[in-house]
Amino acid sequence: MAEEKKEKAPKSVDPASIQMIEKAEAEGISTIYDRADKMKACNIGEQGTCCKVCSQGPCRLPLPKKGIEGEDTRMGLCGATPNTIAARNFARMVAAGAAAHSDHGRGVAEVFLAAARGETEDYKIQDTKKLLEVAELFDIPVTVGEGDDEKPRDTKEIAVELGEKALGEWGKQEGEIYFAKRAPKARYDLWKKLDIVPRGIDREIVEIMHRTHMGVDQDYKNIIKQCSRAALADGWGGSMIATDLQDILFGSPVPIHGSINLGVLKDDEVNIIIHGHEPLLSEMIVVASRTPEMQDLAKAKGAKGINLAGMCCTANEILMRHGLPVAGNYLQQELAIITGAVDAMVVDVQCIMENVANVAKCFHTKVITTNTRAKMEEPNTVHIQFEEHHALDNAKQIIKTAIENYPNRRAEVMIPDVQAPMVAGFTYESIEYHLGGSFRGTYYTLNDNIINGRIRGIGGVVGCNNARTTHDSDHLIIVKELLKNDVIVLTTGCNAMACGKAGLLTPEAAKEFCGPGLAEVCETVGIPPVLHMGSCVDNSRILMAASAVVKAGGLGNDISDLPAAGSAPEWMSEKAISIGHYFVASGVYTIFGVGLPVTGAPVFQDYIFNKLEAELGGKWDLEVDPVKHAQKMIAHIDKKRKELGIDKARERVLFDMEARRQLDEEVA
Ligand code: XCC
Repeated sequence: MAEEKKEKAPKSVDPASIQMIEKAEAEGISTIYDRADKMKACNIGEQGTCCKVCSQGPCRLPLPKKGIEGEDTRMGLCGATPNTIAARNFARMVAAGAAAHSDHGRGVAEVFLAAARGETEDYKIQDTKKLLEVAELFDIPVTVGEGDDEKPRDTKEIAVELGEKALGEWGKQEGEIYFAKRAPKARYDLWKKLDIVPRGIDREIVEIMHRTHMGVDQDYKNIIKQCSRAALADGWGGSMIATDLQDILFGSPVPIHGSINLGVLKDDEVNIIIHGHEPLLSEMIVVASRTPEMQDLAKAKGAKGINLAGMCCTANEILMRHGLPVAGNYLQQELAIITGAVDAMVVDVQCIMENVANVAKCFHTKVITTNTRAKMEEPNTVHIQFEEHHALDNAKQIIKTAIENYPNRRAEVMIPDVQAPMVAGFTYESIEYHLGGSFRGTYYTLNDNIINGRIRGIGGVVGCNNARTTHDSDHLIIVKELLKNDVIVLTTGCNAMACGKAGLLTPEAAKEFCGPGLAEVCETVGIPPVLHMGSCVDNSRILMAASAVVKAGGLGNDISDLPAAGSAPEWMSEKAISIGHYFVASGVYTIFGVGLPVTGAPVFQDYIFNKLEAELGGKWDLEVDPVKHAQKMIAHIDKKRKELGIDKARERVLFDMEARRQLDEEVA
């Protein structure tokens, strides 16, 4: 029955995607959408209680249909309880997610160091202001001499020292990661007290793998403690270093216009989709595509030009820094190829569906892998190794491959005429500027508006698409419900793209979607009510924004005091679990949609959903109904407002639609 119901659910709410899904169905091309119909998820894995950490299993411990009556006697061959099994599985997801983000960060740090040392000509440091700020956080002197003789230190020297120290964060065995102290003092002190300040990034990830090996850590609370260390090593370590060094190397984003959806593809230009995560490659492809050599080559092959478009988090990176168009989010990668207009899909790491190679076989599209860590076995894919010392040459070779493929395009090109304008590229620094102006940049304005109740609270809504639920639907229902209730939304990843496609990333969205208080603030300042803060590693920007709000004063001493909540409505990646847990460990109430693989272990679930809050100030939650999901976030925000004693201020500005209409008439 349940399956039958799922089949009837629409596959997407995005009109461009619906057109392409229909085209795929008509042409018999298999996509994730029809596979999700045909293949049911494993119900034991879904509950988190399948153990496969040794070869005596897999031991499967599903929750009895009637639930647990009396003592829970379920155990695996070795005696592992459902709590141990679910906690171990959860921890391994944290480890994989933290590893993915952190390996991305490591790659950036390596290129940063090569650029600082002058070993590569292709990358240059662009944001020296941020270089100096970040250097100080790493205890790197930015001046030389003393007293009257004090003068600025050579920026090259600073950059080399920063690159070395940043890279050292991965292999550090003791002490603590530098950025832990960027958190509000109360938060840092709590981490110290709980002994969860990460020592080094790799160490914490490796320790999860050891502890979850057969027969090691058998206390789910102790396993979660290590999850906290590793997840914090991601959020305040690997991801934050990635974000900061990318900003220094490629320039810090500032709000910029862009456009999004499959309609950004062009039928008379060479379309190259850059898909994946690491901007090291995509930045160079942008540079190479603008050279006369590449432009001329494209024209020689009959195209009007080169059209670069991003997909998944790479899209967010090139959008934020260059305003380049975004073709779509995770569940649109196969669909982009089905337009027949993609001459090359260039991929690096993470979130690349293996089936893109199969879909590409039905068209002329070349799938180009570029990273030693991520190759594809299908013979129709090409590998062009991207190497930082020859970055520009590699990028040109990639573009050339796409251009040469342009004449192979077949007749059946069908690009949906659907795209939306948007503003992206907010950072915790640019929010400060927008709310305070260039001379008095500050978070006080935001805090004031939260205190006086115009803004009810802050929602961080992030994360993936998931083929087990209608594409983009839960993202949009939740975000719109928050806006209606005066909750400002900070977004990253594939949620940001869902919001962009639905027109929520424009200043005009404030009037249409927000409650009166939030609409007033956004219209006064001229910002969208949903602030696009980048890719998944850029969730670190949300941590920094939350810390800045705490530091501005008036809303408590810790992130856990803020009227704020986090959400990943359509998550699917292990990275989302790592992100979720670093938000929880940073004091944020964090709620996921779709499902969480913990429901087969009620005691463990109760620990992370309820008891953990007493320790960390943040906790996990799950709600698959999107309206209830948003309401739970709002209830948490209201609870925090009450604890802060600012709930009364809020009551004074609570308008219903009728009151709002009246107000509009009065103003008119
Ligand atoms: Fe991947 Fe980053 Fe998830 Fe989207 S949100 S599906 S992780 S692209 Ni990052």
